[in-house]
Amino acid sequence: MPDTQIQDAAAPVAITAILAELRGIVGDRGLLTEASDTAAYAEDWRKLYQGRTQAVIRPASTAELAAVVAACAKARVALVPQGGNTSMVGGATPSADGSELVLSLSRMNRIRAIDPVDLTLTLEAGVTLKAAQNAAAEAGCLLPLSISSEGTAQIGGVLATNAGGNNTVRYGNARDLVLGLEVVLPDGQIWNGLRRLRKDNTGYCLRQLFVGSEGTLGVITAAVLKLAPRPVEIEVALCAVPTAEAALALYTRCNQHDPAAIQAFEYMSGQGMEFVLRNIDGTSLPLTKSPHYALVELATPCAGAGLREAMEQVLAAAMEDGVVTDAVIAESETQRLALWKLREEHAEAQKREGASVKNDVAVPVSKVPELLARAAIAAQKLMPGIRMVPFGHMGDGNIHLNFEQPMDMPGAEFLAQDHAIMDMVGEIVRDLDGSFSAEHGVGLLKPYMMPEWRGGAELDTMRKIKAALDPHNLMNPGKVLPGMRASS
Ligand code: 2HG
Ligand code: ZN
Repeated sequence: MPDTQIQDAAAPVAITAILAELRGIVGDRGLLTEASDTAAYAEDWRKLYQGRTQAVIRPASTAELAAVVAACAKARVALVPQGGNTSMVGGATPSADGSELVLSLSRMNRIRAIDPVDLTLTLEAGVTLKAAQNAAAEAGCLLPLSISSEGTAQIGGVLATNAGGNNTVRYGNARDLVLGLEVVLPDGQIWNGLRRLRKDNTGYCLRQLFVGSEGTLGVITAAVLKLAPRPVEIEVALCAVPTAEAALALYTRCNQHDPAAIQAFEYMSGQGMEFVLRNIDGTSLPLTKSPHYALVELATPCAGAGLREAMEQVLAAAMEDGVVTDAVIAESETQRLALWKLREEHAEAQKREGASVKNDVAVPVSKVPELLARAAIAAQKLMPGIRMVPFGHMGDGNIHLNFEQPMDMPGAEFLAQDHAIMDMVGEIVRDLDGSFSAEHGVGLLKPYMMPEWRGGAELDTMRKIKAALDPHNLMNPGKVLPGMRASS
């Protein structure tokens, strides 16, 4: 469908006219208009996009939010839904022309219900992932979604972007954990789909349309999430491995030993580890320095399952065969967290190190070593001295194939080459039957890739869905679909 069937949003003048109406709906506490208050909402976490907005609207309930959306729809004012603002692809940043208002979910942060028998958690979109995990833990359960930004990221954003993270290898992506949703549609209607059923085969699965839509089809205001029984035995090991092939071989060995026990299998490079040790306070390497590392977590809700022995057995055999050169198993919860910190702080460490170009790619698990080897060669050919910092969720074939500027190159000069670097990686990923965005989404950064990767019937269908639900392009314009608006 041509873009012309989706109309442009309103000019800024309409916004000034609507602000009094919005204040009437959400009250003074619910509306920020001072530039000093709105600035943080207009910039993304990576500082790639500098937007501008005349107001941040902070409704306190679904009814308020629906009234805001209805008023904006009537006035043709575009909205940018925003949770914790931790997007890696500018997915929650308003445009630079000031024509879009930010719709913050932060005040809608109540846990509505938790049921340890049904294993469900019903909560509002503004609850942080960390708070949701804590609520589940207090009820003796596990919310099995874990990402580096979980202290700030909010459930609405996590679902709207179908976040992945560290436990996907066992429990799936955010999408796999959603039983029900409450959504405010672009015209202001509330869809209450907060069902807690494991089986409900009644027509199109609407909730899955909104999960991963990155706020372009409506605003997720609440959800019912699936919980899991809480593990009582957890074993974590950090392993030094000589090659990426060895990291993959270790994953296969863990899988062959007991696939049900693997809770996470993460890969890190020597370069990434060096960045963490240099930039993050309170980190130290508890084993021999290595060009590659794997972090393995095994977990089970069954007491006395013998996970420690299992971990020791697998690692001993792997060491004997040269697959692992050194390893340390956490002896306490403090040590477990310290090992995870070495992995979790990769994004922050990389940010502190300088300018970076990120490639959140996925390939079949078996192809990860080939991906790394080919990218290392192609990158040096493209830009001698470029520093490759691959890390991530090896058990899912999802590698953050990131690059840092050469030591002697100014950051801006490096970032000007971002498309060339992303295209170089894209070519290899495509050849390996992979994806250009495994878990961070498309946002503002990657819509230009959509025609090449998702063109034809797939993109055409996406455009038809968008036009049907949001004919005036008022929901997060410029994100996901290409050619809808030049932004940033
Ligand atoms: C992670 O796995 C996040 O830590 C961030 O997805 C990845 O910084 C990145 O590229
Ligand atoms: Zn990740």
